[in-house]
Amino acid sequence: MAFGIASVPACHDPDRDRDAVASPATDDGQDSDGDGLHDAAEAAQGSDPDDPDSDDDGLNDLEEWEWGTDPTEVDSDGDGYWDAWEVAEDTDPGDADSTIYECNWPYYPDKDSLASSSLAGHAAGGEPMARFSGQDPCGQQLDLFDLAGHDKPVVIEIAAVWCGWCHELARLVGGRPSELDHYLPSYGIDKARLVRAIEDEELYWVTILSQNDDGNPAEARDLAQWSADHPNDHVALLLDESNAYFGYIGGSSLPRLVWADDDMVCQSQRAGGYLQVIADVLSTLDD
Ligand SMILES: [Ca+2]
Ligand SMILES: [Ca+2]
Ligand SMILES: [Ca+2]
Ligand SMILES: [Ca+2]
Repeated sequence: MAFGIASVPACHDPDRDRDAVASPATDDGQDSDGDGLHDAAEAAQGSDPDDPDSDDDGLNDLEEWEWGTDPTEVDSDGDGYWDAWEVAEDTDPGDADSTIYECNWPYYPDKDSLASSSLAGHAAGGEPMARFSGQDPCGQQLDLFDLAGHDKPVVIEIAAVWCGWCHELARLVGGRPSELDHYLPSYGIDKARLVRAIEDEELYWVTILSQNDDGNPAEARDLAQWSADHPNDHVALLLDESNAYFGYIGGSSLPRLVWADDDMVCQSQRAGGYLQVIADVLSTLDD
């Protein structure tokens, strides 16, 4: 018994040439920039028919058409995250309530290209930092390396609930009266300048909460309490549940600070005290 070869059933794209008009596959409309979107459709959506990605946001004009995003705006919904980043992270580029980070942290799309060191080692000047993610106060995992790539230094602080000076540092960074205030002049630190650098995001500050009041690994409730005690939209706060980063940064005293450049290369030696680290990083900023 012989079988004839039947044609395989398939669905056909009703608008294969992307001219926004359902058309037979024989329609050979002009696509000048080769982005897959017909010139007529580009004219209709306001994109440049001679530029495959009119707004240079990483989503080409055909993808913008498919997503319904604005081909002339990098951030169609105005939530701070570019259209292509949202597509890559499975959030809605057309809905400002759908964001990559609910806590609105920065995002770096090329973070996977950065060198990183092993968490099993120790932070060292001139070496890449270890990559790390921890829970943030919004309940998401914040990737430390999303703070890279913004042409800003990144200050990384290890804090603990039991550490009174960690609380004083949080007050200092938040511009509130702090027991640290009178130590600042001997380090040449201008408190107003530090606070302005953080509020204006000339640098990024991340506080990694490692331990609770008993010296055990901090938990989500400790993070929530810290966030309530030291509210600061400009400080990225994340949880080090395994104390992995606590061990990586090293040192026997807290708070512990290092700073990294925007490639996440550590700029601090382990011996640096935390106020010296602050003085060092402020010295890199314009006045
Ligand atoms: Ca085109
Ligand atoms: Ca685009
Ligand atoms: Ca766009
Ligand atoms: Ca967006």
